[in-house]
Amino acid sequence: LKRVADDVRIVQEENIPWFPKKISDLDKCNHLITKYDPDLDQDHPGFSDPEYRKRRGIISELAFNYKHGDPLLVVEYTPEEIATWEVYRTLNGLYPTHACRQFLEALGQLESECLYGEDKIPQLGDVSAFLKERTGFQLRPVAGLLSARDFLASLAFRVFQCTQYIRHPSAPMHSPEPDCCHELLGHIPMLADKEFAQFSQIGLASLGASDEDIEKLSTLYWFTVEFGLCKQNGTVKAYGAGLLSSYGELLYALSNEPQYKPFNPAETAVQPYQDQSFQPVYFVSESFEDAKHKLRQYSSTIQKPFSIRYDPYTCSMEVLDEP
Ligand code: NLE
Ligand code: FE2
Repeated sequence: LKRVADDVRIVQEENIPWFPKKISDLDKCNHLITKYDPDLDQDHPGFSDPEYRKRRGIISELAFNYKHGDPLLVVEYTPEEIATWEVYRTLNGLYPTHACRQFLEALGQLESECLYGEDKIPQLGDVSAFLKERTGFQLRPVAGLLSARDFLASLAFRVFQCTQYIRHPSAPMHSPEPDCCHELLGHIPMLADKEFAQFSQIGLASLGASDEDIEKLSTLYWFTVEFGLCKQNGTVKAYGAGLLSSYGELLYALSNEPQYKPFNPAETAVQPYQDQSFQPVYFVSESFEDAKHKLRQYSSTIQKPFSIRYDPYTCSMEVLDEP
């Protein structure tokens, strides 16, 4: 009891926010942001569809009760849900010209291993096993949009929190909140790339960081992992998941309409953003590698009274120089 009390006192004195130290601590990283929940957000395309809300509620409830080590549950998707997965076919028509090389390579592998196809929604368990072999990333189900602190913390363990319900059929080309189309089409192929997986560095930087730094890191995450563009062979390509899962925004981002700025973490981290609809501005990096290096450099400037290293053998954080 005394030990616990001492720990609490130290943490309070130093004002270090709690963070997960071992992978099972991620069970406590489940704080949802409900602003886009169809039960509460009147603008959600499913708001006035009680059947959609009920279905989504069931799938979210399963995710909410998930504990580290549980098997990833198979969701039997309905014919209507599988029809929404048509977005895959539509997007596939754009990928060769709009998506970055790394994305296309991984998607090709997912297809040749028969994990991805137009007629079925991929299951998280299969996809998680695929990622684990390539980059060590694994999936855990999440009930909805997660707080930035919890989401970033999971990345530090190479765990990606993944929604399992699907967007409303009335708005397949853009969703304001994550759904399985967004995760499976936007994030998964990128997470299969070794270099991109190293973006999870941003997660390590977030552990125990101040609210202010979390805000900056999540803005950086937003303009890179979600909405990032990069140059490849002289043309601009998309690598951000929010673009790669939205037909409407993928077209728009690579048109002449939006503003482009060069990716520069110090500036990008304070760029105001909105998540209601398309972004007015995108950040373009010189190359994919360049984005990664700059992000890493920025992460290392975040001041914390301790340093931290992930031990992949025990799946836990080694905290050094703790006060
Ligand atoms: N706008 C994206 C989509 O339609 O797939 C989702 C973004 C989630 C941050
Ligand atoms: Fe996302």
